Amino acid sequence: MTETNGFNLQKLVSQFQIVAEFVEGHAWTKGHINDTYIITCRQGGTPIRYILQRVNHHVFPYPELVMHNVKLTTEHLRKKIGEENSHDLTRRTMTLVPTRGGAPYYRDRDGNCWRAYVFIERVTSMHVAVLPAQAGQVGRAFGMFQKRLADLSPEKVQETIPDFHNGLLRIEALEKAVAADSAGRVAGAQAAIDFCRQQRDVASLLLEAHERGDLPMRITHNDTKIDNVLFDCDSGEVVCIVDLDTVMPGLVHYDFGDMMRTLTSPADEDERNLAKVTMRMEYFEELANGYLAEAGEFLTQSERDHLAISGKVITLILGIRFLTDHLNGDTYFRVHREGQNLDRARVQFKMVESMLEQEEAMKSFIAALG
Ligand code: GN1
Ligand code: MG
Repeated sequence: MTETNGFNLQKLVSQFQIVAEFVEGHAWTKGHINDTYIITCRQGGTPIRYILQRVNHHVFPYPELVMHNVKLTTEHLRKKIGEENSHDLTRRTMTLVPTRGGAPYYRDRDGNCWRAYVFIERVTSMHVAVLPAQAGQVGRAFGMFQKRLADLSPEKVQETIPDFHNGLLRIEALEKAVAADSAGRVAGAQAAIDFCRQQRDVASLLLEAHERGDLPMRITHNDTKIDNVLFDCDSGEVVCIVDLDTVMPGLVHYDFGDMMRTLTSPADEDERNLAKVTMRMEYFEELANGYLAEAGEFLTQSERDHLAISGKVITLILGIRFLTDHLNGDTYFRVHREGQNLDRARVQFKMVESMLEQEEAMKSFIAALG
């Protein structure tokens, strides 16, 4: 039997409740964290596809908690979507395929955690929005996602990566990486390090507001980049939100901020030409309109008031994380070339600058929405 990246995909697929013959499987390399394979089987003479994933247990030390969250939220979302309009439920939310024993994941002999999802056909995803309306569509989709989960108690989902958006701890981790300089890269990243030190107060703004009692914990997605939204190939409508690994208790601003980061920038996350990187106001306006059209129903006034600043906080935190990983020798985010994490960090810092320049305009726009 053939192996892919040292794994026997056919044997792994046979662990799940898939009543079809294995045809082939290949790696899909876009995510930064997990290993993903696209699997084709034949069922009744027709090809049928699945996603098979190995959960990264360095990033997620308790994969069983991740899978608890995924199962709980996908089932809740499916129920909600079904109540609204019951067609295409396995297309409009992710659907886990249980193992033969009925578990949501399979653990192999080496301790790897594997899961299978129904593959959603005739969809496309993107890194960058090319039309302002797409920012509106994604904003609306995540607003709806949060709204559908709003009646599920945040205590029911586990915090799978503690302190994921804790800016203070992210700065501390950066300072540790600078002091250790284990990969000898500090000298080449001085300007980026200086930027983080200048902006360090920004990184903790949201958590401080939460600690003051201004912002409630809810269930959030926590990885709302545009890549995690699937669009229908024919209609261009949003079909499904994917990548539920970081669904956890969180502030709605973590989601809105990460949308600001990815939906308003015309450049890739690792763009080297920083002149291309900027916060496009028109895209921000569409995003805010779309998001508030759904989330406006349940947000408090204080949550609304903090939306405009969330982009700079989340973008800075991610920049700090990329920079820290670069200094540590790329042990967390997958890289495809040397220096990629530093390039990613620089893009985030350029976005933070652009957001700071336009902050007043963004605040006024949101305030005017009511
Ligand atoms: C990581 O692997 P992926 O692409 O789902 C990261 C997110 C970052 C994102 C940046 C668990 O997500 O926090 O925002 O890269 N996920 C984790 O592209 O750290
Ligand atoms: Mg993710």
